[in-house]
Amino acid sequence: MGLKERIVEKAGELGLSPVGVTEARPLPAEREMLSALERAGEPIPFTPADAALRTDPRRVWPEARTIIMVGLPFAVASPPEPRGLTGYLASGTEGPDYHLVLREKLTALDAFIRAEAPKSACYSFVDTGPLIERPLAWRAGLGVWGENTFLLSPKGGPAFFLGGLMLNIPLEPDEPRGNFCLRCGRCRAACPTGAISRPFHLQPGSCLSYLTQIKGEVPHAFRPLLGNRVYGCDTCLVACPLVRKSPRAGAEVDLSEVLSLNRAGFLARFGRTAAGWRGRTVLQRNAAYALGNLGDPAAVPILTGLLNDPRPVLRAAAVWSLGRIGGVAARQVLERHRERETDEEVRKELALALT
Ligand code: B12
Ligand code: SF4
Ligand code: SF4
Repeated sequence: MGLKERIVEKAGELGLSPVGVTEARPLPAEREMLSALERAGEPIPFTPADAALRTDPRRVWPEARTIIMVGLPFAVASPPEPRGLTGYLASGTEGPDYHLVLREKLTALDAFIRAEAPKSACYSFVDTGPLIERPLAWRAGLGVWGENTFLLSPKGGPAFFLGGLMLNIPLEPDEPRGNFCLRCGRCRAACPTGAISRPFHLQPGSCLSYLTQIKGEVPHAFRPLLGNRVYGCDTCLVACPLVRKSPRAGAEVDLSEVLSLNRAGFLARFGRTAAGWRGRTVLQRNAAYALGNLGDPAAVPILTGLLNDPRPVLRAAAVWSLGRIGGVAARQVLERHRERETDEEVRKELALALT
């Protein structure tokens, strides 16, 4: 067995799938795509603006010759019907944080490679590095492009997160696996906001996954569309016939419990999940919107309690949700709160909720 085969076998033993190899050469088409998006005023959130850096592995690590791209499969399941006051975390975000899991596995693979090829050196990356990962993984033969912008298993496997390991030694590259998904359009039809405005193109500003991660307030037009999402969105993944579904229902969370977490409690519950990376206030704001969207008057006492929170963004979310639930009890709470609210933004929200 050659070195590449031994590495691929080891990666499989570590639970990584799919696995493929590509050369550490630049991605000129993606460089142009990212530059065009920047010029059009549609920058990609949470990533550096430098298109050259994002698409050239050697700018990130000059020694790079080869990249091993790996997938970490995760179970995709239909969101459960909300039972009582529950929220939803997107598939793969509720359990151990995939960044940590992948990093651990890549470190083990790195150690294996350095033992097999003592002159080699490795550099790993998972999601938060500058490199644009999906096109590298496509080139390494991991999957096909989905219209929903995912890289998908070509024959209907589980969905997977991505990571990569750059090496300073050459390895035989793999071939891309054909181009496209079934082109059935079900993902685009299922998207609640129309964020996949055309095949293979996602507008992050109207993607609910993005909106559950931003700080501050979510624009009014999108709040009802968030439903009971507390973190992330996977509707366009669940809708895809190429993605094998897990019979296990998606992850539910008790919304009042999320809202009651103090800093230490939040760290214990979400600190090691992918859902927790934007912090307590963002998830609690989403939980407050979710209570409004569920429309159950049983949430009025919880939202009333939230009006005492020192964070204006949470008080504003509680006001919006009380207005959305409506009814005499919610209105009385809002009117009483108007007498003592001092924050300008929350007062604007109150004025809207009471008209
Ligand atoms: C910024 C970001 C987001 C943003 C914007 C996403 C976007 N589509 O641009 C937001 C916050 C919305 C987001 C959401 C999600 N994300 Co995200 N995100 C990223 C991140 C950090 C950068 C993506 C980026 O640069 N996009 C810019 C666009 C232009 O590039 P792209 O999306 O990678 O791929 C496009 C182009 O490459 C183009 N393309 C290029 N060459 C070619 C060639 C052909 C022939 C075709 C047709 C197309 C094509 O097609 C793609 C679609 O436009 C990556 C990690 C990374 N460092 O790369 C993760 C990543 C893409 N996200 C991921 C995931 C899992 C998610 C969520 C499911 C999280 C969640 N549960 O809510 C959602 C799903 C939303 C969706 N439908 O994609 C995974 C995707 C895994 C996979 N198998 O595809 C990644 C790779 C993270 C990881 N390491 O696993 N994400
Ligand atoms: S993640 Fe949700 S909002 Fe974003 S494109 Fe997919 S279905 Fe639409
Ligand atoms: S739902 Fe259809 S069009 Fe969308 S990614 Fe899946 S196969 Fe492609």
